[in-house]
Amino acid sequence: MTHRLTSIDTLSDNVVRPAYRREDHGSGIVHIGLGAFHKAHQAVYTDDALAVSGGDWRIIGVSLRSTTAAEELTPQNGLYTVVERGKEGSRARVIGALAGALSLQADRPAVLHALCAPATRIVSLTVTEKGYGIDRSTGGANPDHPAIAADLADPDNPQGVAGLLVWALKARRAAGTEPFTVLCCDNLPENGPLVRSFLIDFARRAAPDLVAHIESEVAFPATMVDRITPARGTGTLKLAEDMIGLRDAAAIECEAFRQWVIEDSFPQGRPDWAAGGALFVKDVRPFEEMKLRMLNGTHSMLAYSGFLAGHTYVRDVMADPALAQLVRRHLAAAAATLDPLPGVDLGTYAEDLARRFANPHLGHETYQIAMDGSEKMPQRIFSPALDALKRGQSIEAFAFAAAAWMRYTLGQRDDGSTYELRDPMQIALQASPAPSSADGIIGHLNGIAGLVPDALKDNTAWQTALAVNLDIMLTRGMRTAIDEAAAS
Ligand code: CS2
Repeated sequence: MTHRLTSIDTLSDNVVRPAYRREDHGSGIVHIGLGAFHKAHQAVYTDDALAVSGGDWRIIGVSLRSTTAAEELTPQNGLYTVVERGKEGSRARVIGALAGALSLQADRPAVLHALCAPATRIVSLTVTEKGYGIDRSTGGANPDHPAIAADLADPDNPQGVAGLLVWALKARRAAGTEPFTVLCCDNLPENGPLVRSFLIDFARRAAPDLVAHIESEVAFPATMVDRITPARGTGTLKLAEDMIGLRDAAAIECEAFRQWVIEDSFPQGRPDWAAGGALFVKDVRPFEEMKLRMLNGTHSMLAYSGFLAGHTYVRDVMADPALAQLVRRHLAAAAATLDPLPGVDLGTYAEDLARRFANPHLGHETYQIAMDGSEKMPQRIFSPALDALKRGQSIEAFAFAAAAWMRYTLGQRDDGSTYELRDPMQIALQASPAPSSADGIIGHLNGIAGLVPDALKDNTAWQTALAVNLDIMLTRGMRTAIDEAAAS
């Protein structure tokens, strides 16, 4: 039987591995949200940084709820394989940046200890948009979010992101330890400032005496993160084993492309992530807007329409000529809402995105991207739609995307078969009884507080375009809606 990956010494010579002695580097980062994306992105950049510039910057990964990542990684001493699936073929690389993998449920004292350790200078986060409990209309904490409610009720026994960070910042201040930098790596608009306002609002309720300390001493750099990383497929582990010659229960696969743009605000220092190609800038916002609107916005459009047209993977959507045409239309419409970004050609960026989506080696499910639409639509579709209206540009692409999402919230395909919505607002989104007309559905979703911006609800052109698209989807089916939109 093949041996398991536990040490880099047992790897055959042709496998790319950490170009540094792992044991020479202490840990300096606690990462919360130890999923495939972190393993494919920030951990890879950190691996490059350690190889080129060294430093005590290895990562202690933490899962808040699940124990799976820790169970997969701990027997492997934190080692795992990233299989990069590019056009020209696949490349396996073993990453050594993880110094440990913990689950809050199973290893609470170790997690709290790591958060308080003076060596921990950065706490980075990938907990998905819904993981924080942010009230997006105020930028504060949403007291109805389960983790926020639990942490407000029992702040000394934190469960969620806000509770843990505030608890740890308080303990550090009491011990005379410098605060860590909070690095949000989720696809949220202006993610650094947003998480800052969220945490300050939470602290106001849970630890008021800490508010001034967070406001003046804690840095929240903004980031734009990018690497398409599908959830692990049935073939991932076998593929990794074939490539490295060892069993690896923690292997992941992703595209070859990666990008990271970071605001350079790290008072306690940081790894040399530029060694891995990260770009440090003063203002991340234009990069973030470009990525959220063009990549993620188009992803959401193609996920809802593609899923309902029967496509399992993004690559299948791109092989459907009418949908590929709608992808191009959406990319162009999103690009038109952006201010010019020096050094970036948006046309080339759009072409590269279409190529990345078409990657035949990635099994990226439309159903995965369709998840959590209520958390994604505001920054991906509604904001650019508002900008398009302001600029007097066509809103058709955004109205089609929003209509496809609304159609998707019904939880039923054109053939009557059903699927689970997988959205934190599921109950509110799915009215009972379900309205059957376009106007009824739009009225219901417009009525959910804080979901659709008022400026869109009040805009007649938007409401009309939305109703026309949704009506075709409802009465003549998603296939016809796609074909007609592509022909228009
Ligand atoms: C996707 C993103 O699932 C989704 O919503 O749009 O995860 C996307 O693949 C990444 O942001 C790419 O960097």
